[in-house]
Amino acid sequence: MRVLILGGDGYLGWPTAMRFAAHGHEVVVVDNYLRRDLAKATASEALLTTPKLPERVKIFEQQSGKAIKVIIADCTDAMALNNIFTTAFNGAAPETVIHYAEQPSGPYSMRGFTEAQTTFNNNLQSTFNLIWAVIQHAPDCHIIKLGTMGEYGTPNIDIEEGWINIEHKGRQDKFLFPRQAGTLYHTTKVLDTDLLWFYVRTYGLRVTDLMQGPVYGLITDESSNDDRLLPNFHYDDIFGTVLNRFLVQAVAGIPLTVYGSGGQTRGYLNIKDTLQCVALAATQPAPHSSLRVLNQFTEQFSVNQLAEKISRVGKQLGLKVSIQTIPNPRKELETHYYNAAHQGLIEMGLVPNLLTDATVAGMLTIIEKHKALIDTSKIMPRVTWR
Ligand code: USQ
Repeated sequence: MRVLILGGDGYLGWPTAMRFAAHGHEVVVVDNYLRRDLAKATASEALLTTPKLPERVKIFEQQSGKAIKVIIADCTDAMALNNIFTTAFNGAAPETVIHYAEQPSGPYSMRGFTEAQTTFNNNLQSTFNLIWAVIQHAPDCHIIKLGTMGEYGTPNIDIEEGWINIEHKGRQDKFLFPRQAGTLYHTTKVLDTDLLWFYVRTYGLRVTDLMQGPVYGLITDESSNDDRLLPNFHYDDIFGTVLNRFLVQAVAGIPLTVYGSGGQTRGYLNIKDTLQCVALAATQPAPHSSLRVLNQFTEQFSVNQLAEKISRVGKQLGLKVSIQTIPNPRKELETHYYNAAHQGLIEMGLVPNLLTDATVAGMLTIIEKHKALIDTSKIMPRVTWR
């Protein structure tokens, strides 16, 4: 398959690129290093300084014998993206495009006007340009879009996979499941979904929207032998996801930062399962004129459950782990109902890597190797939702 990966330098984009290349697909990655720049500007650099794309690709090629083509370009530049669609694969159209090219942090989007504007412009413009590049140059191309479970928020009813049947005054119809996000970042994902749905209805695009929960982990099959191939692993308050943060905090001997009462429940998944899910979506594409929505997570946990798990396993490894409740910098429900469907990917063949004690211990052990790099000034929340 000819696979175009937008945002190929990111936490998920880079491992995805290696996976598709390792499996024999023709892979082109596009990135403009926005996340690296924003991380630097907010003093939120990743734990390991990862090489930039051309060097990563060289290392990967030496080890695997597989090539990945790199294009440094900004997806908010429509002309640049159109050009990529017509030239990246020597004149052939991409068959699958995986769209990760978005500002991915809720806290960053809530930091102030400039950050909100960057998030809004980048995320909406890149999705809009992608849609038009597909319409004009690759109408058969399957768009795989990374959405987020956060689009749904925490409603007091079961969350379905994308769609809901509504009966109203004796009549019935099917609609996108109601969405009510808790950050501007998550709201841009809601708007992305609406944009895609509009163009699916009017231009017959084929789209899979993967509603992903918070991801954890570092190692994927392709990076297990060389730290230089690891993804950008963030543990700071802005780009780090909660479980990755707790793992680093446990290793550094910093009390685990539970925001508020810790009852916030989300659906989580291992980074290995992100790769499985994206591959399943690519090899079983959505048909034309369809927006297929899949909820991409494997297990639900509250923040307290995560903290307790990491504390228990950390102590077994001899770490001094404690849990600290700190005032919640976010506006979110801390006690709520949460039950989200996630059958679609299982039915397509996903075999989950669950958060076992051995998995937690394995991640703690890798982070311990890099303990000296942990910068404790990046741990406490620096952004509030006010
Ligand atoms: N939390 C803590 N302590 C911390 C960090 C977070 O209690 O030190 C809590 C948050 O308040 C929240 C939950 O943990 O209730 C999850 O927070 P998060 O930072 O791991 O996740 P979130 O901001 O929602 O965003 C992350 C990714 C985003 C992705 C999303 C999936 O950054 O790109 O879309 O997870 S989801 O959460 O399902 O929307």
